[in-house]
Amino acid sequence: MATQMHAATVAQSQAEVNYLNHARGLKSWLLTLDHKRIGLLYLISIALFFVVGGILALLVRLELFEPGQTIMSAETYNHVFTLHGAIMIFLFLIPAAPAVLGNFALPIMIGARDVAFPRLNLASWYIFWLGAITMLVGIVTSGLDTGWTFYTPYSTMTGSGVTWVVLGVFILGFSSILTGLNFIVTIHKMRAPGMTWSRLPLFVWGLYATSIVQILATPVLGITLLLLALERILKIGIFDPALGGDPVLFQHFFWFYSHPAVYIMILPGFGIISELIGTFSRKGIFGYKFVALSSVAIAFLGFLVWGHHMFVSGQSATASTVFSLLTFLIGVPTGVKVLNWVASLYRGSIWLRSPLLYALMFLFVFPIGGFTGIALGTLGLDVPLHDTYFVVAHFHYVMVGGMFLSFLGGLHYWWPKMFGRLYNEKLAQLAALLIFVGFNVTFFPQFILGTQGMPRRYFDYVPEFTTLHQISTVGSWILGVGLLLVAGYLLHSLFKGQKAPANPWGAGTLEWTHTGRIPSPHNFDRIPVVTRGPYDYHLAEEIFGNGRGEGNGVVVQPSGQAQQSHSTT
Ligand code: HEM
Ligand SMILES: [Cu+2]
Repeated sequence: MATQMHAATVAQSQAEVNYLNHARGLKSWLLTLDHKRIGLLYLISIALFFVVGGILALLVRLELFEPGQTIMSAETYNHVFTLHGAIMIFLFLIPAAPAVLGNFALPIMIGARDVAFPRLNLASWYIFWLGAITMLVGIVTSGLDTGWTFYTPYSTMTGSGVTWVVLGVFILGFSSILTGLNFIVTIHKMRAPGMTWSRLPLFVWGLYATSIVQILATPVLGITLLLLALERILKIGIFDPALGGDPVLFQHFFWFYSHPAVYIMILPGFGIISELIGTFSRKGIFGYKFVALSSVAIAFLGFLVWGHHMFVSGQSATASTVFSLLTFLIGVPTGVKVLNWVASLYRGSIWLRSPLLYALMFLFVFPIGGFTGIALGTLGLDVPLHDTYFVVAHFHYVMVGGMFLSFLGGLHYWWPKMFGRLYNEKLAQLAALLIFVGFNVTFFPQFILGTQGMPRRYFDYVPEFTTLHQISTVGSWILGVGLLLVAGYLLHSLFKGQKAPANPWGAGTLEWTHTGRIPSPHNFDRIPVVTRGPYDYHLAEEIFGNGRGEGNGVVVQPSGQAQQSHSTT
């Protein structure tokens, strides 16, 4: 289309048709079947929910700044922390990596023109919103005060909006299942010629393992929540002991999904970290097969450990012992991954850019979350620590330190491919530092608070805990400032950022080597034939010579410093 000519950039190919500009107007977005556009629709959606969840988190921390009532009543506090948790988990963390980054990158990474079922993909996004709105209806009309776990029998009795919210989560489950299904079929059926399983990028392996969990575990949550809703409406007596039901049964059902769900949240993150370390250390991933298969092993083991959430629920000692033992096993494939990442960095030609910075931060904080998880998996430790701030610190180290940091790393990594523009690297590094400091200042004191006996989900506390709570609250402000900065320079880059070359990082996977600055609507003119693994950097000329955009794959540094020398290590 010769309609848009940018006089200023004559050298750049004008009228370049890409997935962002080939069709215009809101309708073309709302009806799009393009996996990349759907990824962006998800990005906007989850960013919105993240802001809401984040503000609620700041309010929780503000209330805890001092003992006694600070800014809200105890009842309001119950609602606020519940909403924070429910929004962050169901509307942000679970969809974040697969639905945003996976949708955007997966088909291109395997050399496909789209996912297997593009219409289903768009439908998943609408189902996501239908579920979100249903949840929000319940929240706005009657609030939610059960905690994100909806434990019975309280959740069967409370007058808050449980019924609506669990129906919303039920609907969200379909979105998650359909995305997983779409990805599995895509990976099985749509790989380009030569893209063997042992040449799959590790992010794709991570998404594959995630999808298996999504398909197998999510229905259990769906049915559990449906039963909970029926319990509330029809009093059928499944979970409510007053009606002959069993509240511990609810916990079994709930965690049978929700422990695997924590791997839905982290496995794609593992995949992202592999891409970042592969690209920015220029050495490929040490032990590719182990890293790939450990994702599948984790997905499988993740189904066997749910009972570690219930050590103090009254389940049998035998059950607890077995679950404790199985929990330790999860540490093995997880440790394999971490060791392989570190080994990949060793003697690599490290290029310290913001995406790698996030990966390094991940390597520091995720093991803290993992080791404390193993500690909690130990019966003798979990009994005193259960439902204290130690648990809060543990899961924030894995979910924020693990998943959220890898999501930010991935977002910074693929940003130039999504929008064809660079962001300010200096500001990105500053923000990463602020986030790292803010994160640790917020959550590390919570480990100490937990060992000292500060229970979680409490609105008030004894004065001895004040200092640690205040440190934690100040940390949340630093974290908030860091995130505002990220939002600031990313938005700025959308409009004013320098144009990115087709392969600004000199990466080896297809989305960088075989698409233009911004991918075209169907990704490739011709489906590429894959002849090497994703991290074979010694085949440098192939990597740097085959791009199709005006950058032609060469690493052009916008500021003039040529980066080509870097690629030949
Ligand atoms: C080495 C791996 C891990 C182990 C051994 C582990 C172990 C545990 C244990 C034993 C608990 C129960 C503590 C209690 O309530 O008393 C727990 C809680 C939790 N873990 Fe992990 N964990 C691991 C990784 C993860 C990951 C990767 C995530 C998320 C991305 C995660 C998220 C959570 C959450 C959300 C809770 C608290 C649930 C709640 O009661 O609200 N964990 N973990
Ligand atoms: Cu668990």
